[in-house]
Parts: sequence; C-alpha cells; structure tokens
Amino acid sequence: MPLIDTPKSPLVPKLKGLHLFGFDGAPCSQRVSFTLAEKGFKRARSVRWNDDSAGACVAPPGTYIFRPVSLIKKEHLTPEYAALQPNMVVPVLVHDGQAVIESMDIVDYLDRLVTTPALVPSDADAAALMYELIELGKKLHVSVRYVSFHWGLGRLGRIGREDEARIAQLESADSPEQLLAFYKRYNRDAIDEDTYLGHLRALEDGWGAQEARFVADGREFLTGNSLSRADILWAAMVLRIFECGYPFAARFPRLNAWFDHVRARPGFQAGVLAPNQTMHRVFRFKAAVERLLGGGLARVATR
Ligand SMILES: N[C@@H](CCC(=O)N[C@@H](CS)C(=O)NCC(=O)O)C(=O)O
Repeated sequence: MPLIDTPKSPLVPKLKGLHLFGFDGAPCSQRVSFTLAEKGFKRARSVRWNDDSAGACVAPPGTYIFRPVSLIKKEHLTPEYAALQPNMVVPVLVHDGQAVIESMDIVDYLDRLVTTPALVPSDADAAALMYELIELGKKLHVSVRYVSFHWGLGRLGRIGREDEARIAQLESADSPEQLLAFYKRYNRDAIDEDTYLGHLRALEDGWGAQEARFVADGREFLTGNSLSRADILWAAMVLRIFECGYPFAARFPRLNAWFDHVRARPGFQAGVLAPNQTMHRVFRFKAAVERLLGGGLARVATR
C-alpha cells in the first residue's frame, strides 16, 4: 500500500483535491504527471508551490493543481520544503489533505484511486515482472542521477556552499536520498570517471535486458501488451538519458521503438513533454553540439 505521510507542513491539511508538488524536468516528477494524464486528470493550473491562499487550495474534480518546486532555484533545499518532504526531493502528492511521498508510491496511490486504465497487468507473471522492473528501476535511479549530472548538467548541477550547509542541517542521517553525500563529492569534482562509467554500464545492462525481451517475443510494452507502471518509470528514465545524448536508436533499437511508442501517447505528450519543452530542447541542443565535437555521452556508449 502507498505510504500516507504526515508531514509537518501546515499547508497540507488546507489542500482539497489533488495537488502535485514537482519539477517538470525531473524524471521522478514526470512519473507522476504521466500517470495523472493517463488517468485522465488535467493540469488545472500552476500556483506558487507554497501558495496557501483560498483560491489556490482547491483543485476541481478531474484536475490537479501543479505546484512547481524549482530544483534550479533550490527551493527543495529549504526548511519550508523539508517540512513537506523530509528527504528534500520531488515529487509529493497531496490529496484532500493527505500527503504521499515517493514517486512510485504516488503512482500506486493514483492507480488505486482511479482504477481504469489499470496500470498493473492482469496476468500474474506479467505483474510479477512489473514489480521486478520497478525495483530495478528504483535502484537504477541512482545511476540516472550520476549520468545526468555528469553528462547532462555538468557544472550547472553544482550547488552553493549555503545550500550544502542547509542540507547538512536538514537532511536526516538515514535519508534514502543521501543528497549531502552526493553534493559534497559532486561540488568538489571528487567523483572519478570510472564511477560515472560504472553507472552508465549499470544502465546499459538494464536496457540490454529489456531489449532482449522485446526481441524475444515482440511485446509492445515492457511487461506485455498494455502500459504498466514499469513503462511509466522506465520511459521517464530513458527520456532523461536520451536528452543527455545517449544514442538509443543505434544501441538499443527495440527499446528505442518502445520509447517512441510510449512517447507518442497523448498522456506522455500532455503530462511529460508539453510542460517541459524548453529544458528538453536545451538538453538536446547541448548533446547535439557535443556529438558534433566528438564528445559527450555518445562517445562513451559501449554496446
Ligand atoms: N525516491 C524518490 C526520489 C526522488 C528524486 O530523486 N527526485 C529528484 C528529481 S528526479 C530530486 O528531487 N532531486 C533533488 C536534487 O537532486 O537536489 C522518489 O522516487 O520520489
């Protein structure tokens, strides 16, 4: 069952209907906005993330209010946001005054809230594969972080000393995200190339396993012939690494065809691509220039 959290934030009990606290360029947030779109919810409007005025607190039925938390402005590294999400990451979903954190728990919550289209396959083996791929995808999310910071964000991914000090103050030692440990090394260029390459290889292994399954039986989606929660997680992951310039079409053609198929869905267009056009173009432009110069992620892709 999804985890219903009880955050300290005074904003949560005021919110009626569905409110998504997220960042449109972040894969974890895209998992949720994709799910919301697949379930037929429209983004009613966006308000300042911490807006508690009466007009901003009620999302009409069939819609959700988007509350953008800028990872660029580091709004997630503030005491006010930490009172909502103690691990200081996006997304958070609040529904009628109850908060759910952890993106895949939110997907689970939404899938139970609106049961059609179902995002768990009816076949037991396919469902078991879906849960396996979700666990693998969560594990690989760490690798997505390393690869997209190194080959996508570069120096822009660094945070200032004050932000680092704030995380040190706010993050609990047992946070699953371990932001401080990552940023301390990332900010000081203390992560070696082999570590980054190791994360890229882990991702390639994961994609390779999916490629083999597509080749073996021509399935339409990762777990069979209908879209499942695993496709939602993996499509957001592939989008991010595609944006960073990974040559999926050449290395994993069947996985790439699946990605094109998912990408063409109205839910992916409305929930993921439409709200994120600018960042998408900037990433793709940077990757194209790097490829022209013979560098970037395309140069280190091995398969
Ligand atoms: N386990 C969390 C992970 C969330 C996560 O990693 N969010 C990223 C964006 S995809 C984030 O907020 N990162 C903030 C940062 O890197 O400073 C979930 O699935 O919700």
